[in-house]
Amino acid sequence: MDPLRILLTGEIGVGKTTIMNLIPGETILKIDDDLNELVQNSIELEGIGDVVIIEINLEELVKNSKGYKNLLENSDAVIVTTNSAMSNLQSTHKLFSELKQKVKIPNYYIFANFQDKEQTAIEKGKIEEMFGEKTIALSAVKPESKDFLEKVFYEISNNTFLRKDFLVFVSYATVDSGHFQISKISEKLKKYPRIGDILYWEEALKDDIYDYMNINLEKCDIFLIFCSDNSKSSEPVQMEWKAALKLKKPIIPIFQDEHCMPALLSTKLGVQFRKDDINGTIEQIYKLISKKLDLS
Ligand SMILES: Nc1nc2c(ncn2[C@@H]2O[C@H](COP(=O)(O)OP(=O)(O)O)[C@@H](O)[C@H]2O)c(=O)[nH]1
Ligand SMILES: [Mg+2]
Repeated sequence: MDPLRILLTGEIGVGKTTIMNLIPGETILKIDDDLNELVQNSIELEGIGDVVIIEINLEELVKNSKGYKNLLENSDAVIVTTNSAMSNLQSTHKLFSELKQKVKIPNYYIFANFQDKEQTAIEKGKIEEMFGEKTIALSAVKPESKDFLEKVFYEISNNTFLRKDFLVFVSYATVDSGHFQISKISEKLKKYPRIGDILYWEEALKDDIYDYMNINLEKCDIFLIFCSDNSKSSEPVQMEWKAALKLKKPIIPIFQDEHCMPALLSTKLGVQFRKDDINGTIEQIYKLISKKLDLS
């Protein structure tokens, strides 16, 4: 099994290295695919296997998020550490918001460290409210944090592997494939958190389209239909959306002109396709997917 990869980040002095040192293995310096030097440690947990923890400064991560693209995308969870004091919470929150805009990461956790500093530490509940992410109270200098940290890794692992990845079925008229840039949209959607796979039939695959439909419509979690004059007269597309409706799948119509939408789907919330803004269109589609599937 692939190791669970956790990124441990936070501003300077918030206790990242102290946390790394609680992990029994030795920290090592590693070079990643993008030639970044990274401090890394790992722990083997029963029933889970290896958990790899990588320490990285938050300012650097945000400033150079492009350079850390692979690292970020290959992480199962990102832990943002703060020293729980107000000024650090504010600057961390700012950087965290920037990071979230730049990259999609499935799992965030906040470590509210320095909880032993009763004078300055804001309590966990307030920090959780501020960040809107699961927050864990910690005092990394206390020796008992070692066992505690292990429990946290177990929890992260459970959350990561229990999260189901969703299947998206894409219905479109084959002649529209280029116009709607189906493969580009699919590739990009697949990169978002919680999207397991995008199912769309390609002529080149030479599968029987009806077999394909039969197998994949049933198992999909959400159904996208690209509406056009062509899709209106495409028999497979007609069959697909009708079947999706019968199977009570959530349906998202994507259309350039609203009049191309099948009447029965016209009450569904859809996305306007913008040829001049494909990325914006994709973002809108994902937003609607996450709303319908109640992700996040
Ligand atoms: N009181 C207290 N000190 C801490 C805690 N965590 C880390 N420190 C101390 O804060 C300083 C900076 O920690 P370090 O791990 O080097 O921070 P990093 O820059 O994020 O790697 C060190 O002197 C640590 O001993 C904590 O929970 N409570
Ligand atoms: Mg450090």
